[in-house]
Amino acid sequence: MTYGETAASRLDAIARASASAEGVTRLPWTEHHRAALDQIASWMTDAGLEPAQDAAGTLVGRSPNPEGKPVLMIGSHQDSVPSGGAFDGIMGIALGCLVAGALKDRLPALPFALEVLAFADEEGVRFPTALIGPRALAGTLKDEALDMTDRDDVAMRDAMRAFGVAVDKIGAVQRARRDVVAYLEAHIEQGPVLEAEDLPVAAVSAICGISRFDMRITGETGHAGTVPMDGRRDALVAASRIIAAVSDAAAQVPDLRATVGRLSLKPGAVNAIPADVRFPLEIRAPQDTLRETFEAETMALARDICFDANCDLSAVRTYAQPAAVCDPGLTRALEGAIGKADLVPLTIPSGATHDASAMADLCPIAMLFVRCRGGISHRPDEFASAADMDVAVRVMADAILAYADELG
Ligand code: HGY
Ligand code: MN
Ligand code: MN
Repeated sequence: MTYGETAASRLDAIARASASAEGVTRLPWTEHHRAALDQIASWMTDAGLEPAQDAAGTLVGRSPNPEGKPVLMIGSHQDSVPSGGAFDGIMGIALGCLVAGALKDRLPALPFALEVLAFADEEGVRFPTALIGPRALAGTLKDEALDMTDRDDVAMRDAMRAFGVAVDKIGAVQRARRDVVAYLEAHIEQGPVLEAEDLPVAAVSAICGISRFDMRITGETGHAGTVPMDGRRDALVAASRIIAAVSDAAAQVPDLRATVGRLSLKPGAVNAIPADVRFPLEIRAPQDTLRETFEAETMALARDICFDANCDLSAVRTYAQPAAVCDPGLTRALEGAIGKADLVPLTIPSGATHDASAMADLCPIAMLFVRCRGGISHRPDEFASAADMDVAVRVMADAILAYADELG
């Protein structure tokens, strides 16, 4: 079997470690996460790696490293969004294991050892935070993140402990900069560019920054039939005006994205005026200054709309992640390996965030995108072909060898 066919077969099998029949639903610290780790551990041992779970819950596959060399890390995340696809995250782990296997015999001559990382929680679906694994490695994890609770009021710390993670020792997970050469992540593109360019892979120039706000509009409920339209304090009308205005403003700013993915309201009766509306507002941009300027303009707009609607506004920034620029040296090595495969070495920005975003606080990062059909992701019909995954394994292995030469 080719590398790509092996990846396809493994990803097909691990997709069944899911809470949903439709698509893949695999949240961290669940039985499905456990089932996935069992399979990932076998991919690692098959590649000559020694798997072990660190105190942040990351499954780390280490290559033999008798001389205590610094490590080059390859990784991605095992978790998915609800009813998501079979490639987002997990494909990067599968390809990383195949790259490590392809390089097994070359490793003793390289100036670094290899580690493949299966991070537990990148999507931040179960808990209102994410990237626990890479943040623990980089030393940027805030302890209070572990006390965040899921919809069943389970704290992340307790869920990790119940999963068997030595979370009390999470502080010891941090790596010294000198011990990590770089972090490389293969990921489906989750966009339409590679398909449009008819390319199987591309290097990534930078990963967008992201901010999330908990927006809460409060007005006054009342009988839908008796309260006159004039003078109502309808929280849903105000929220709707904010959401539409922010979306229209974002459409005027190239490469900036603003999204509201959820909405809750009270009292929620068909014949009662909504009094309390809550929604998460997410803003992304490839430059942090662009994102921060848009945030300020958005909050001013929301305040004005709420004032006119005689409603109150609460806007709390709950999450922020700066944009991350990919390392020029490792990206050049990827571009060189893509050219060596007789492909146009395209390099594009990432509108999605990744584990690499947080790893950038520890070491140089680089990413390789793999074409996905229709640019579709976070959906059951997300798909990357065995042929494209095969190209990705070969390109990553060649790039790592070229990077090793450059490091000398
Ligand atoms: O939200 C993202 O960009 C990533 O898929 N978690
Ligand atoms: Mn995702
Ligand atoms: Mn992802």
